[in-house]
Amino acid sequence: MEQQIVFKEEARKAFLDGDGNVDFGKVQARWNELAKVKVSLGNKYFTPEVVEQVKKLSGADQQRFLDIMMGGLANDDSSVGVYATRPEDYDVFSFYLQPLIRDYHKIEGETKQEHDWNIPVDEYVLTKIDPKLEKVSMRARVARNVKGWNLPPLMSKEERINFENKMVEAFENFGIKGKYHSLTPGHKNQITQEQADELIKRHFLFNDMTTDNHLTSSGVASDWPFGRGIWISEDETKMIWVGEEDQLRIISIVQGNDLGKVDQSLYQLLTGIEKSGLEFAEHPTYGVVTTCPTNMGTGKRQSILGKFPNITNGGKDEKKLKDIARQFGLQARGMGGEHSAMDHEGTADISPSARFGVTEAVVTRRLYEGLIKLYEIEAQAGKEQQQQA
Ligand code: CIR
Repeated sequence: MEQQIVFKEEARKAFLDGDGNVDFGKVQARWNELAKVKVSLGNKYFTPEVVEQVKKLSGADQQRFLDIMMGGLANDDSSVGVYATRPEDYDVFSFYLQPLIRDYHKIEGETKQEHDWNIPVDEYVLTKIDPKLEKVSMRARVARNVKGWNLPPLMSKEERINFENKMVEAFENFGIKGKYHSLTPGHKNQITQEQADELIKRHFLFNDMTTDNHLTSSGVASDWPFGRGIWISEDETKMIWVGEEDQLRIISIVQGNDLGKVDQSLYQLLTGIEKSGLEFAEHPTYGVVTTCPTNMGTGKRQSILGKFPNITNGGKDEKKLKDIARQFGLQARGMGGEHSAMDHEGTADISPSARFGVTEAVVTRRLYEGLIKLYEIEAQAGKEQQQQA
């Protein structure tokens, strides 16, 4: 079924009164309706106390509060349902976002985000789990947003274009050899649609953001494709997305079997770009500031592409893999990103879900330890299927 696509400006109209002010009664009614299908975290934490608090804020802040919830209000399948629009949202609306973040990241007590990039090479080696895992596509990324700019849901077209140009300057001078490919019409580095399609096919470039209603309804995908692009290193192991869900996604992709080597590569890229003078938005408690609260903390997501034909019964039972992965603190996705499907071999992108309250080093360890368990179950499922055959 073709997904219905609605952009933020249109979607938010349903929650305004005749004077253009936010109508919290309409918001509540929509959350009630959605609760019959699925309760997102945005829905769960929208309580009468929250409404009371938000009504004390200015009209502009009330509009921002609506913006934050738009992804959830416009999508039946939202599990989180909120996106921040500016770094300060995490403080201004902390009465709403703090419990939600704590719930998602399973934080009890006080936690302050710490960073630790001390990740061993030669330890988290996939062939130790299964000798067949010799050449695996391994990926790690960190999300970053630069201080002083709105987050993508609130950026204007001009801001998106200016931000991209600021990054192009950084890319030209930051010392790692590579090339920037822009999707912005008329940009000096603009690539053709065919070139973009080729980069998407190779899993380098992100998909057309206007095909995902979570991104359109929240404003993340607004002004597409202006201000969007990708920098790719000469050896094609390092890349930086500009203008996706976060202003920057700093990525390393390595074919091999040592998870630590991906971190090494990613850290080199991250510190390189940081030295070019960018100051990233950081929250005193939550760490790295990201558009989606799921990425707060380290902003780091590390994954491998693995095949799980037995657990998924030839890719037909994705849910089973997702459910098993979840028990081990992992998330299983299709190959094309967040809401995509798996193929007939049950190829899935597996990553630890936790980003906050863990360090960068712990994310890698959790991935490795989770994979040990997941491949054990895959092997077991294979044996059982053979016995039944
Ligand atoms: C949802 O609420 O289901 C979507 N907004 C997706 C949230 C999860 N992750 C993400 O955006 N990085």
